Amino acid sequence: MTKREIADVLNDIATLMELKGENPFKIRAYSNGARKLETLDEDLGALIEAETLGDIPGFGKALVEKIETLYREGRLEFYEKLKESIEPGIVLMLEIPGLGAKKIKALHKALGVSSIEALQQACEDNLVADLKGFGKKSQEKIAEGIKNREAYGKRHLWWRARAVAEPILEGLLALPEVEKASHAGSFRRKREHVGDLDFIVASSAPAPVMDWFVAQEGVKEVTAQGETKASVRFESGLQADLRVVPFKQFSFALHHFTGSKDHNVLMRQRALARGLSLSEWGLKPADAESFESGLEVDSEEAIFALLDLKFVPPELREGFGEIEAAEDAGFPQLLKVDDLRGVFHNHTTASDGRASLGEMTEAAQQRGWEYWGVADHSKASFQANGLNETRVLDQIERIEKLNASKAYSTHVFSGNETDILPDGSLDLEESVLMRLDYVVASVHSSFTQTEEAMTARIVRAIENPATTMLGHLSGRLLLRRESYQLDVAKVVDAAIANDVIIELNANPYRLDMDWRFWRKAAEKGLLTSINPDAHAPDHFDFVEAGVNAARKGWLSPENVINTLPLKAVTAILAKKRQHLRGA
Ligand code: DGT
Ligand code: CA
Ligand code: CA
Ligand code: ZN
Repeated sequence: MTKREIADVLNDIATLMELKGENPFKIRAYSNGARKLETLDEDLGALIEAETLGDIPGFGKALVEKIETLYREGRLEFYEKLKESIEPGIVLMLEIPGLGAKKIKALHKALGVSSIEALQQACEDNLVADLKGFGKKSQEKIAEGIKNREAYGKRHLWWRARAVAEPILEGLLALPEVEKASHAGSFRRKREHVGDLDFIVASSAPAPVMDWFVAQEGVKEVTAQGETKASVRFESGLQADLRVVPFKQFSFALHHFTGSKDHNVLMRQRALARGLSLSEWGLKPADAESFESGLEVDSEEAIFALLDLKFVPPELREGFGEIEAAEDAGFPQLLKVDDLRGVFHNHTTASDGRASLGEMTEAAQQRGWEYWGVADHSKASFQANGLNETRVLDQIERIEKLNASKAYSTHVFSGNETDILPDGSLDLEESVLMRLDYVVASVHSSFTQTEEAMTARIVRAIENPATTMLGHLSGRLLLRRESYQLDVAKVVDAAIANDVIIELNANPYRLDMDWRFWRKAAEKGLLTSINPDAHAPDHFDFVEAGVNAARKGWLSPENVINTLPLKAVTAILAKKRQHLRGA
């Protein structure tokens, strides 16, 4: 275990002992030990090796033994037993915001409550209000905390977190005391959802920065505040952490708190192999006393360079092979929003979209796109007012007329998001599918098929010569609905073999096919299309979320069909159609 993980365990032990009502001196020994460990400059492994950990004031014999065991074995029987000795429902109560171990113990003792549900009931029955040391106000707070626990515990979509994150960074950068400021954590790595936001600031005057941070608009609760660290919670339950560091520590702190944890572990190992010790505080010779006299850098680039690595873009810091690439050839030129010249898979009022063909074309033109594609639903998606064959033919005619009128400089492709029926056939007649410029084939029904049936169903749709691309591969809705079961590798291989594109659905709730699959799939030759699945003009913005996911999947412009100019795209789509027309 690392220093930090051990500190977490010690803090846990202190909390659990408090729940049990043990000796406060003992409890404090653990929480003090945790804090000492967290701020320890020396390398823990070296101290243990030299058997000098006990020389540090505050580390008694019992504590040293436990730290050593955790360091060597990664587990501690004392801790396991302690956890087992307390009812799980009581431990869970710690998740109620504003409720600490001491109060939980008192509630348990006085009312016999040993679960959140029981505590909630006790609040409703007005039992907590009458307790000594609690009262009506505190009962209300507990009840509200129980209600909020769910919202606070959950993760937040990157897209929504951004609305909170961007003004915070702007606010920090506007403060005169702030020398540098950046996002960090999963938000900076552009994960599809984030647990909390992290900010790193360089300043020699932390106090006013902290004051601004905890008092900013929208803050509902200050959950922690120290001299250089603070955490706040917003109305939505989203939390934000701030760390203020001296200027010369900024790049190290930024790198550390950007993570991921897996990436950090690999970086630290690499440093150690070079006789160096890397941390949020700096980079120093492993045997040097402190980070004070460590190496100085003026950027993250410099940290990577000191470890003989090319710069790793934050999106790729997931411990997914980025270190190997950074010590070797480096990275592909990652996709950017500006690389896109148009988009496919969008809806209009003909099915379930909220804007007309003209309005959507206007919006695409405003973005400077050379083309955009309609892909309204097909008839099996009756709940979305899907089009039957007659309506599809009528829409094709309207689009042809619109293009011929030259009313807009943006070309409109006529496509359709055609349902993949439970048996893998497509929802519209082949003669009609032939007339379309392209087909996005998607699953919208029978989600509960077995993995085998679902995989065969999708592969059959891929093999249909009318299919140009596959829509939202897994059917997942992030934080809302799991993906259906399917064998992604098989589907990817079938798509490559049949010249079918797999979309990267850019709706922030979908981001599907998942970024974790893209690097390998693209290496094998799979093409994608960044598809906003827009149901209104402003949904075209979603392409940014799609590009984030594409970057996390190591994709560059050549992997993405909608980076191509109109002429080249037209030729690729036509090729698929010629094949079909010839059949
Ligand atoms: P999240 O907030 O769950 O979406 O994910 P992150 O990656 O933002 O995680 P967070 O906020 O807990 O911590 C920010 C970064 O700080 C994390 O990516 C890496 C670093 N970090 C935090 N805890 C540890 C740790 O125990 N060990 C190491 N090596 N790094 C850590
Ligand atoms: Ca975070
Ligand atoms: Ca955090
Ligand atoms: Zn769809």
